[in-house]
Amino acid sequence: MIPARTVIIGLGQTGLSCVRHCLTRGIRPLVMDTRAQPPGAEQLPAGLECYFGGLNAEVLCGAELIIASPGVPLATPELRRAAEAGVEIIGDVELFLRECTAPVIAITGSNGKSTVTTLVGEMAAEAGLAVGVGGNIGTPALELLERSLALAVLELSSFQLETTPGLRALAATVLNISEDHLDRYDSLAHYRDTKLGIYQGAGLCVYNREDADTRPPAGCRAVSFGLNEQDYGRVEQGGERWLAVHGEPVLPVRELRIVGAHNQLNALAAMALADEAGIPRAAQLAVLRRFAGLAHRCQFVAEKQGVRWINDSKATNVGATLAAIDGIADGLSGRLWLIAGGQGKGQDFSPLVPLLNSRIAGMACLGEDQEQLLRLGSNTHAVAGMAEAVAWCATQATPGDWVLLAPACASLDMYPNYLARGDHFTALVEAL
Ligand code: UMA
Ligand code: ADP
Repeated sequence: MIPARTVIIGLGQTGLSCVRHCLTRGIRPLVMDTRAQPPGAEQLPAGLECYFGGLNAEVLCGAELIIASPGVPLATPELRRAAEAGVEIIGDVELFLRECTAPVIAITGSNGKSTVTTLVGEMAAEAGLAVGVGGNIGTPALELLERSLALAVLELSSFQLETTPGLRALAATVLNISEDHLDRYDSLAHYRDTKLGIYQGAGLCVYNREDADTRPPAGCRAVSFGLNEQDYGRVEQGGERWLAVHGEPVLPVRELRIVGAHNQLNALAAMALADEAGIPRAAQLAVLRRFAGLAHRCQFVAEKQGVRWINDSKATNVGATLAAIDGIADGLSGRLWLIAGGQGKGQDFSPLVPLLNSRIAGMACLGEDQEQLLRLGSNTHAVAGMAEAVAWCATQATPGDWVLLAPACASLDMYPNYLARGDHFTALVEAL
C-alpha cells in the first residue's frame, strides 16, 4: 500500500515512472525536484502538487513515504532530516519489488552491468520465459509491472541499491569493483559496500574470484566466475580455449562474438545467473553465439583510409577504458589513438600512464577534466571538443592504426548522456 502523503523526488525517467505508478494506484503524490524547471514537468497531469527549485525539508518531514530518484543522494541535508524524523525513504526499485511476484536476477558492478543484464534477459527469452529487463539499463523497473512476468532481470546501480532494502534476489552478482562515482561516495570502500548490498538475502551470490572486492559475506551460498578452471571459468581443450562450467567445456571462446577477456567474464557471469534461474544451457549458448554486443561498447564504426574507428562511449570510468583497450588488443597490429575526457567524477587517472607509455600512441583530451588527463604523459593533446578530437586523430593515424573513443569519464559536461556522445563521434567519423 502506498500511503496518501507520498513525496516523489526527481522528475527524470525514474520520478515520472513513480508518478505514473502512484496515480494508477489512486495516490496523488507531491512531486519535488531541486531544479527550477525539471525535464519531465510538462508530462505531469494538471493539478498535481509540485515543489520545484529545491527540496522543502518541512514537507519532507511531514511525509509518510519519500520515493527518491537515484540521482539524488540520501546525504542531501533535507533528506537526512526527513530520515532522522523517521520518514521512510525508498527508491523506485523497492516500490517495484513490493509488487513484483516473479523471481529477480540482480546485477551490479562498476562495468559490464548492461552487457550481462542483456545476456541474461536474452537467454531467458530464448528459453521462452516471460522476462522483463530493466533498472539502470534504461527501462525504469516499475514499467516492468505492466505485464505478468516469470522472471525479472534488473541492472542496479549503487545509487539504486542505497534505496532498495527489500531486495531478496534469486541470484545476485557484483561483477567487479573499480573507481567510479567518487564524487558521491567518500571512499572506494563506501562505494564497494553499497554495491555489496545486492547480496542481502540473495539465494545465490555470483562473484568474480579475480576481484576480492566482489566477494559476498561469509555464510552466503555462492559461486564464482573467473578465467581459470574453477566454477564458471575457462579450460584448454583440443588446442583452444573454452568457456567451462565446473571444468566441463561448454563453448569454444572463438564462437563468442563479443571480444576480450572482460567479455568472457561477462559471458561466464551470465551463465551462472541463468543456471540459477533454470534456463537451459542450449538457450544460454544460442545467445552467447549470436550476441554481438551493445551499441556504444567497443562498437566498430567505420574504416576510413585504412584506419579503424571504434566507439566505446560507454566507458565512463578508467576501469572500462582499460578493459576496452585490453579487449581490442588481439586484433590490433598498428598504433592506437585514444580519445578521452569529460567528467572524471573524482577518479585517479594514473592507471592510464603505463598504457600511454606503451600501447597508446597519442591521446586527444577533452572536457571538464581535460587538464588531469593532459598531465599523464607527453603524448597527450588538448582538443576543444569531439570534432577537434576526431580531426586530430585523423591527421595522426596512418593505415593499420585504430582510433578508440573510450573516455574514462561521464559525458554530462558536454552531452545529455553517453549515447549522444557516441552518436556525435559516429557522425563525425562517418563524415571523414
Ligand atoms: N537531478 C537533480 N535534481 C533532482 C533530481 C535529479 O538535479 O531533484 C539530476 C541528477 O543529479 C542527475 C539527473 O538529474 O544528474 C538525472 O537523475 P535522475 O535520478 O532523475 O535519473 P533518471 O532520469 O531517473 O535515470 C535513472 C538513472 N540515472 C541516474 O542514476 C543518474 C539511469 O541510469 C537509469 O537508466 C534510469 O534511472 C532508469 O532506471 C543512467 C546512469 O547514468 C544510465 N546511471 C549511473 C551509471 O550507470 O553510472 C548510476
Ligand atoms: P555498465 O552497464 O556497467 O556501464 P556495459 O556492459 O555497458 O557496463 O559496458 C560498459 C563498458 O565497460 C564497455 O564498453 C567496456 O569498455 C567495459 N566493460 C564491459 N564489461 C566489463 C568487465 N567485465 N570488466 C571491465 N570492463 C568492462
